[in-house]
Amino acid sequence: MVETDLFDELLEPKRWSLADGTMLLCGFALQGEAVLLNDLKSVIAQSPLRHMVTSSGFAMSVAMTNCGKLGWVTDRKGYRYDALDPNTGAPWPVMPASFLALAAQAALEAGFADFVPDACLINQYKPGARMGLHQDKDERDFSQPIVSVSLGVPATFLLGGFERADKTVKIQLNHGDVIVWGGASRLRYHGVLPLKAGHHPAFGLCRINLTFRKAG
Ligand code: MD3
Ligand code: FE
Repeated sequence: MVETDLFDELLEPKRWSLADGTMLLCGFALQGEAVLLNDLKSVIAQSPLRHMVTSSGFAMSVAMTNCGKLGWVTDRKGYRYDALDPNTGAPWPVMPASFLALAAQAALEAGFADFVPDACLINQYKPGARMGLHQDKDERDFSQPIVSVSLGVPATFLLGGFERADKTVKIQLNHGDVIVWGGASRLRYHGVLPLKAGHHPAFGLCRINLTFRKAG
C-alpha cells in the first residue's frame, strides 16, 4: 500500500557506510528521544559535567561526565577508565536502560550483535569547544565497536586515517544522528571542529555527544 511505503520511508533512517565497519544512521536516536533526554538530565544531576585536565595540565574545552560501570577520565596522571567519579568519590551513575537499548540497537543495525557497553562518555560542546585529532586506544578490546550519538547543535566531525597526518573528511553530524565505529575503522584518527554558534530547542547553544564503549 502507498501509505505503508511512505511511512516505511519516513521511519527508515538514512544510513551511509562511511568507511570499513563504520555506519552513519541518520536520526536513529530520535525515536524515544524524550526518555533519552530525561535520563541524560538525571545522569548529569548525579555526576555533573566538568572540564578535565590532560597530563600536560591544560583543561579540555569539552565538558565531560560518564555513566556506566566505567568512566573515562583524564588528569595530571593521564587518561584511563575508572569506576569512581573523581569529583564525587562515588561510582558513576548507572547506565540508563534507554542508553543501553539505543547503543545495542544501533550496533545491531551495523552488524554488531550483542553489544553491551560498560561505559558511556558524555561530551558537552559549547560554542568554540573542539576535540583535536586522536585515536581511541584506552579500551581493552578493539574488536568491540564504539557507538556515538549526536544531540543538539550540529557539529563538523573529522574522520582521518590511521596516521595523524593522513587526510581527513568532514562529516556533518546533526541532532539524533548515530555512528557505529567498528572493524578496521575503530583505530582511525578523528576529531571535532570548534562548535559554531547555533540553537537547539532542547539543548540551547550546546552539542552533546554520547559515546558508548565496552572499555573493560
Ligand atoms: C572514529 N568524541 O570522546 S565520538 C571521544 O563527537 C570522541 O564527542 C567525539 O571522539 C565527539 O573520544 C566523537 C565518535 C567516535 C568515537 C570513536 C571513534 C569516532 C571514532 C573511533 C574510530 C574512529
Ligand atoms: Fe574519540
